[in-house]
Amino acid sequence: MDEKKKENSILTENYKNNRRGQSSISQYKGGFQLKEYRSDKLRNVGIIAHGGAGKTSLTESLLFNTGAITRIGRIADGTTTTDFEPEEIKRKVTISAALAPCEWQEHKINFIDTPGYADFVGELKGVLRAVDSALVVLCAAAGIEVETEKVWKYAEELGLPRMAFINKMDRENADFYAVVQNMQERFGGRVLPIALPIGAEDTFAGIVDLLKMKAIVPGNKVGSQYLEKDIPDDMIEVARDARQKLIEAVAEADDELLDKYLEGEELSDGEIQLGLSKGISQAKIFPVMCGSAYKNIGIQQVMDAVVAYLPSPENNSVLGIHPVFKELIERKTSDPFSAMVFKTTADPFVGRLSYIRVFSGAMKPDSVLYNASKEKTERVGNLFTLRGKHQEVLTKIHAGDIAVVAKLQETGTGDSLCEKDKPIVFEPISYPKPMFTMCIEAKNKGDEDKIGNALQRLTDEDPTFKVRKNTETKQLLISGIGEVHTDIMAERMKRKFGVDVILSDPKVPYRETIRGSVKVEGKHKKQSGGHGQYGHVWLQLDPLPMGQEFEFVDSIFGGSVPRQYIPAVEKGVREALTSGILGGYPIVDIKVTLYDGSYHNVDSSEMAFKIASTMALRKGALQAKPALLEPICDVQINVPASFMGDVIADLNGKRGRIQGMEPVGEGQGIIKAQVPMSEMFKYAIHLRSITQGRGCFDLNFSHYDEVPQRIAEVIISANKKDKAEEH
Ligand SMILES: Nc1nc2c(ncn2[C@@H]2O[C@H](COP(=O)(O)OP(=O)(O)OP(=O)(O)O)[C@@H](O)[C@H]2O)c(=O)[nH]1
Ligand SMILES: [Mg+2]
Repeated sequence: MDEKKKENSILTENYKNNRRGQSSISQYKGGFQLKEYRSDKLRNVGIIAHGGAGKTSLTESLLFNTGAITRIGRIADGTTTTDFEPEEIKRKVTISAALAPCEWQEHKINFIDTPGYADFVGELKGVLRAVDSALVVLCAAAGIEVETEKVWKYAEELGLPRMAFINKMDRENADFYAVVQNMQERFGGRVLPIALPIGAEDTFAGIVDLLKMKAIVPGNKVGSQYLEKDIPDDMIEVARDARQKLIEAVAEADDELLDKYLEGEELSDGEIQLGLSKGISQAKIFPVMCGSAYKNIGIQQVMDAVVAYLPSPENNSVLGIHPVFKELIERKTSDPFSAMVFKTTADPFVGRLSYIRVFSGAMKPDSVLYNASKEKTERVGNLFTLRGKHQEVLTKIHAGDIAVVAKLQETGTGDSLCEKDKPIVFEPISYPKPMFTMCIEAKNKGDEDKIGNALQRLTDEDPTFKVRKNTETKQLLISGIGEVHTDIMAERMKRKFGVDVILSDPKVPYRETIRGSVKVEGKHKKQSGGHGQYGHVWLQLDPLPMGQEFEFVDSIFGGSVPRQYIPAVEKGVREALTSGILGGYPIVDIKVTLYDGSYHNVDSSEMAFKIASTMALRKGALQAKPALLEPICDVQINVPASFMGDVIADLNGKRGRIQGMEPVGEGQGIIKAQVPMSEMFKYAIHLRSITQGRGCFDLNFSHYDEVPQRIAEVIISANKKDKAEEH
């Protein structure tokens, strides 16, 4: 099949699927087509923020003003390009990161709209590894919010250049200057406006561009060109002051410019631009712009600034490891092909879609790649990009660009791709551990098999989503970052894979043990005509130290229980241990000694001894001071110092034992505690509400411990009630 036909056949396939309303991607039908772009003509910009700051709306405006789309979609109408998933439209929040490529001044800008809600931080983490800079959006009324600080920090950790856009200037209580001041206090003095708002709230009319020293206001019609006008008289002074501060900072970014500046010479516009882009690229200056995504004001300056000041990937170099020799390798754009998968989606029809950031070399359709992380060869068919859900085929992409490919067999998110004889593995993406756990079951009998497959595909998509089976409670458990996350996974299972599921609280894997020693008899005797049954044992039950599980001792002398029946005795005991007498939980930390018994020449059998032993054990366990055990977790909580008191009080209420506290970093503290697992399933939500989202925690199973009597009684009676209802 020649190239064109192949492209067409994939497109037609996708288009057909889309008509059926099943596939999540569709053929590109916009008016403008992307071309081939060299590395220096590329920009990869992650749009990041606290939830609801206006990232998706800003992305929409940017796409519109660059001509990539012809109408501005609205969040309220569910018509934006990048919030296209049904779960996103329903909730009016972004859940998945989405590509939004467009062209401006002959440059291709790959904007990536990310979710702001904390549950979907995994998406953001992947994106930050694929971009060269970040556009941080803030709400002009709310200012710095919890996730603003977090996303700023994530970008900082990766050394990403950042620009800020103070959005919603048209909103009530919009206060540009207050937000800037707040940012300077939190993020340092190098946060500097390159634009000032003209008016605010209802009267917000445009911006003053501090580089052009012009007012930029929208044209008369929505979507018409922006107009350049003179700065309003009452703003000339503030604009001059702000420009002066900017120039000072710019001069400091470059020695030559600094000399010139200190000698009292004026810097030319070209020099200011040069210094500014240098300062921004080195993450030393963070320019601030403003506008309204909703009213489409101040957007063009963002596009101009992205092209003028944000770095292209051209001079990038990335470090990786040789998978065999383990030596450090540096890859520049001109080096052999290397790339990383930063996101994967599972489309029920097209299959797996892998989002790839190319670090070095070029990538062509119909090629063979090597996955150095998995040591597997992969075939690539078409290369395309997505704008929201619309796909556009690409013929070749250069180092620094982003592409999507379908149907890679072995490759998952975070994997490194390269040439087989020039292998390199990049550092994996760091994801938070999922801490919120729910039990998942199929709503309809017979769907159990489908669940497994659907969950497998969903874990493929989302590295912060995990599935495991608890062998003790026999429950299938899913874990995510928070409740919304697991709810959305359940919705996706239905939409993408047609499986209806129910989520419920997981059962705690309680256990039982004994605290005393007893001697107990078990006799199973039936002699009602014909071949009877006869088994008779004497067992001694003793508690074992914690964690020793089970020990069986045969101390029969003189053959009171014949040799051949002893394995059956042990089997009977083991069977009885699987379901204890308090709540049917496994009995552990117990030593069972078989020390006496009797047999019948004709009627004794393995079965009879097994039954007798089970009976003996159950009876004995009741007499040997049975106790309920619960799993205890080691918890480590990282919170701002001001929340430590509240967090500790809450842990005390959860029967937690505080083991220590220590300060870490500025104003942060770590609390170490041991807390029963039963209290921790929903801790992700509790901690978020106690600390306004500023805390995080890690949790690991530590050991089993006895449940206090009063609580044990409640658990046992609730368990009995549940069992009665089940029958
Ligand atoms: N008044 C006003 N409202 C805006 C503006 N930009 C966005 N909004 C509204 O703010 C709400 C949130 O906007 P989104 O674009 O979804 O924000 P987001 O940052 O993408 O949110 P998440 O993806 O959920 O993190 C929507 O109702 C928008 O219509 C703006 O400039 N002015
Ligand atoms: Mg959004």
